[in-house]
Amino acid sequence: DGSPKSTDKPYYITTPIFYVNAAPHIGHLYTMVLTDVLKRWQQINGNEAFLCTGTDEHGMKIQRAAAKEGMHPKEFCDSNSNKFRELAASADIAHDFFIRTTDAEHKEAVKQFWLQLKHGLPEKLGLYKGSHEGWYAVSDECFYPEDMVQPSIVPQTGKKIMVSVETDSEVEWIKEETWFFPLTKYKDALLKFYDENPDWITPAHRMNEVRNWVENHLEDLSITRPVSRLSWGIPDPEDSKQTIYVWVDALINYITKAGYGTRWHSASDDMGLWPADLQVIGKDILRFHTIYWPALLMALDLPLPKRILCHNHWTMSNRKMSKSLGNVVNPFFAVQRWDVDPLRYFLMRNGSFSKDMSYSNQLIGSVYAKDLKANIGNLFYRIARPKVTAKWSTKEAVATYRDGGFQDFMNMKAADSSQERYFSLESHLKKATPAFCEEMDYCNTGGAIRAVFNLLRETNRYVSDTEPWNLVKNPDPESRALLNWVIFNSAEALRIAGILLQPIMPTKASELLNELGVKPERRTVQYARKGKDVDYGTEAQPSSDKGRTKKWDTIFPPTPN
Ligand code: ME8
Repeated sequence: DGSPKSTDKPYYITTPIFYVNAAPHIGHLYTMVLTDVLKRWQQINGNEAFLCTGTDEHGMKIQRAAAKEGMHPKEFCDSNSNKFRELAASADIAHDFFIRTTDAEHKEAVKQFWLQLKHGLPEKLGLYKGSHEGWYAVSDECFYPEDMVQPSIVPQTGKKIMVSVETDSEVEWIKEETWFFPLTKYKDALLKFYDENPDWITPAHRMNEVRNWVENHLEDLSITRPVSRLSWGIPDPEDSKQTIYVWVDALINYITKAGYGTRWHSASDDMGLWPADLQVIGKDILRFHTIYWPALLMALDLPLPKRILCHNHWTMSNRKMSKSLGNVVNPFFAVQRWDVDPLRYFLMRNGSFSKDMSYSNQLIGSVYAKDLKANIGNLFYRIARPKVTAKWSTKEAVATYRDGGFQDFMNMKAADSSQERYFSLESHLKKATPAFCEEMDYCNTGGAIRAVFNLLRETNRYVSDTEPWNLVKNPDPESRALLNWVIFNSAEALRIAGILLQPIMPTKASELLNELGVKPERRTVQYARKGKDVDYGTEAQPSSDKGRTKKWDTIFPPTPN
């Protein structure tokens, strides 16, 4: 699950590999960021973690897209694959591997996997050759059963076509000699696996869809295309007239980078990072990852990924953002406009596993103003960067706590209910981290963000109620201690929030923690509890410092960037 893991191999998390038929959009960025956040979450829980992303470069869809551009497919792929790599860099994605299915090591892995499927299995479970006809959707790169297609009319031309019921993509009737994977023979094993692992897919309700497909629509899988129709792909090493189906090729990427085909060859070897701890996908490719992929792994007796996380889609004006529809948001422009961390925050805050999400600059603008500027930024400004005239410091406040200087207040709490407001933050400080962790167990970044947001909102309220700017005017030691108590509690809220927000906003969170003087080795989740770190804090900064602009005073300036 998302919390500290139990095995001793490093945590291994993957994104889908993206088609290079067009440039990346916000949907791709979202999957990358979500995966990156979950990797970083493991790391601040003290676990070693590896992230694999990359590009899916073979198949009909790419072959046609390259032809349309008048380019050689490889040249076309090189250029588009680079855009995904650049996107990962621009969004601070800490991937450890970037795989391309045109890589030599991957071709070798596919070849070995293929030969195993063909020759290494008991007769009924291995590949067989046959003639295949059916409805094929190039844009989804898959066949659909007869009962999953329907007639449709192209609005612009009035042309009658057949389309997939699920995706509305045009399908064409295809008849050809191909190799088959006997998927139907894996039906019982799949159903048994789902029964025994009801939480395998997050969110769990997706399991119904998967089970329904397996129970009612399962067919053997045609897993080659005649080379006359598809030449851009990995050939069957024994039959040059057949090209391996792009989805079989693509799914294997996940084990290529774990060392299959180079460092290990079967489950009796040390499988390195495999099995993956978490594979993140969009709902469009659920079936491939929860039916085909486990069946292929079962065929070779390889362990299945431990968990699949399936997210919903970003929409623009209520339609799925997609390259084929052309209603896409350029993620490079979005990063430029909003800055990396605010954009990551928005995507993680509004991303969902149960309903589609709408994307608009107006929404991002309001989240920026409300959450980042008015909540986190405001508290940061009040507590971590007080003007020198305020004459208080987080350093003094933390030291007072460490030296037991607040004992009197602890006692006072019980004695005097008029002092209640000074203690009203306690329960929120206690709640935030467990709430955040619980949401992250379900990979629910939106819920986790709410836990931090609530803490900071309550802290802003606490500061307004306790008025440290008035306490500071009174020179008697009791007021000074009360002031420090308020500053300490508020600093603790900021410190805890800073630790928890690291996976979501790596740069802003570390800026915040640096500013509070939190040591780098004390930024793991175990420190995200009140009083756990009593060795941080900074002096009040003189406001006359040269070079300190307005923007520098807070981490979220009025306009991003
Ligand atoms: O399917 N909202 O590649 P692909 C959210 N190559 N996420 C979206 C999205 C949207 N509107 N659109 C795309 C492929 N995505 C195959 C995968 S894996 C072995 C092979 C994200 O370029 C989401 O993660 O069409 C989706 O599953 C993926 O991009 C599909 O990317």
